[in-house]
Amino acid sequence: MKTLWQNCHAATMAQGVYSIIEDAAIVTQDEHIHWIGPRAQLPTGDYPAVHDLKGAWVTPGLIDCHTHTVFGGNRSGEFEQRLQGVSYAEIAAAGGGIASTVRATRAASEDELFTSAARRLKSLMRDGVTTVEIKSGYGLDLANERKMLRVIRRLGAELPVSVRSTCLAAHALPPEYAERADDYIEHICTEMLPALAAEGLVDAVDAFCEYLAFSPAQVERVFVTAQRLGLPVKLHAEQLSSLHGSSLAARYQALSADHLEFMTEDDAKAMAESGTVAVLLPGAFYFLRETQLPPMDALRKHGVKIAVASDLNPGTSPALSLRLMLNMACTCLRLTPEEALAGATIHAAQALGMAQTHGSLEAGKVADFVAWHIDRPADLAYWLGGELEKRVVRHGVEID
Ligand code: DI6
Ligand code: FE
Repeated sequence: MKTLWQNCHAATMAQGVYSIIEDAAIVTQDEHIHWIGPRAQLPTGDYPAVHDLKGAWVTPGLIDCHTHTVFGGNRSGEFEQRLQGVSYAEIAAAGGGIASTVRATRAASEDELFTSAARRLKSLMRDGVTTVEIKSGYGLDLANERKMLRVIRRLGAELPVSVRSTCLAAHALPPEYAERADDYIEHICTEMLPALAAEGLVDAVDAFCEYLAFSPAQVERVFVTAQRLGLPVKLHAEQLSSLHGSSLAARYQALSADHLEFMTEDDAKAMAESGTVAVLLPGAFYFLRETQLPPMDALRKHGVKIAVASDLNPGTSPALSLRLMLNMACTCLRLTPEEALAGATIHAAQALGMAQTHGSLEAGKVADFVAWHIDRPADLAYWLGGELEKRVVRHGVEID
């Protein structure tokens, strides 16, 4: 059935720019966009359902392409301790930090993880998010990574949002493998990834390349395994130091390299050549009070596509609003509002390997869009959180 949506303006985000259509009309057929253009050029025909969008601005549904939404417990207690003067090292020595989230995640049941993650995911969805990527990485053994990935799949099945699952078993060293990082990587490559992939739980494979996590050589072994399993790769790279993980990611045609504060111009060139998206995570930049900016000029000069995501996680970015991240991308990282919006739509889709079907308003793509009651598209990066009046359409159907 065809449905007409009209009395609106559209920022289609085709080619990564606003590509504005004033007084637009959108025709959806089932779950796809059948036609979009100026209302004056609307093909004549029978439209059994017509929606008056009352002058709203329509954008693609927002896409949060890097989150760790599923985890047990939270670390607001550590946040409080740190602000009372306890150092990060002292907290870690007392078993805090990422290790505490691993313990809480292992202790939680699938239902408990689902309930807490669904609450956070609904918060992201209140910002018009229609697609989200969620990583494992707090289980760090086969049973607990499987548990997280099953919760991720269940979130996509039970909530009106498209969910991509990423296996981040190479996130941190589990306590069972203390001082034996190479053995853990071997376990990931020979046991965990093959089993989880065979169960259909994995859409992509990620790793944390950092001096306090895994070396480029260890990451490369994970990438080789992913490639053998036919899975695309992504990488947490250059967040705290420059190990050229982003160049390594580019060599493996990674969908994205994420964080990137310490990347070099050569890394940017390599990413541009391989079409690897630069995912910027302003929430972590802000929460860690980072001062090293990702090299925006080099990224722009070499034409690297830039995405913006929440990195929603309990340790470094407890961010429940993607629109707030758009603002922070502008205020902290100096993106323009147009770049920021491209970063949460078409470039985020590319970072998930979904740009053929998602991320812009174009005929043939999936009909995921938001009709915002705002004055101009820049409003999406301007307001600091809060809730904007809007209507959200996913797969051609309005959701509330
Ligand atoms: N980079 C980060 O900042 C987080 N993970 C990652 O790969 C930290 C996650 C945590 O502290 O729980
Ligand atoms: Fe992350």
